[in-house]
Amino acid sequence: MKIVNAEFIKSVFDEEDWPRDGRPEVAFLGRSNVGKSSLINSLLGVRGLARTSSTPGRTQSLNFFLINNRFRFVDLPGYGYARVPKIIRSSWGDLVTNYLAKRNSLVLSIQIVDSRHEPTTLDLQLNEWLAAHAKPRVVVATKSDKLSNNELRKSIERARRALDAEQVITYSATTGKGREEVWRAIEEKLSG
Ligand SMILES: Nc1nc2c(ncn2[C@@H]2O[C@H](COP(=O)(O)OP(=O)(O)OP(=O)(O)O)[C@@H](O)[C@H]2O)c(=O)[nH]1
Ligand SMILES: [Mg+2]
Repeated sequence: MKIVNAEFIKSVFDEEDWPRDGRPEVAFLGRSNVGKSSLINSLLGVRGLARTSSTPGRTQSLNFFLINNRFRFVDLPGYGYARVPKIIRSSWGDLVTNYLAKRNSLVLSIQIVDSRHEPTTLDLQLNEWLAAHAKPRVVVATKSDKLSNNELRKSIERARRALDAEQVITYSATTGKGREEVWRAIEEKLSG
């Protein structure tokens, strides 16, 4: 994907403020601090476009980015920070699952996990929810730069099994590893 233009559109708490023009959207999902905003910046090649932080809970609202005037990325708040046992019934759940459930223009959910850790209970709950609602998703294991190749291989196999995923794309926002594969998954959904 050649990025001609990428811009922040708006930060939204209420459903009535969702963009209305029907452009396709790709949502970025995962626990707090996993690297959602960093993944967005890395894919777009624009540092600081999505706000990142070493403190969990940086992204609290739905953040919309317009790319090439054609489609949008949606940076969603992370879960697991407020330690709510059931994500779907939490305030995270209200904001995010309402978006996921209702948004007709959502073409792909990018489910992000930390390649260093076993998927959490909340990762599994999200996974079940996406499957139950037949939402197209791709799993991306990020922060892969923090593992050796051998550790990475084991970790990816573990994530693949836990999340029942055909493919887990390993990523590093630090090196840009995995960028082409993630774009391929996105383009496939945008074109079809
Ligand atoms: N080494 C390394 N660090 C990363 C990578 N991706 C993200 N980080 C770091 O992880 C921290 C969290 O990244 P964010 O992108 O803000 O995470 P987030 O999922 O958007 O977090 P919230 O908005 O709080 O839910 C930051 O300190 C990033 O620099 C990666 O691929 N490699
Ligand atoms: Mg964020």
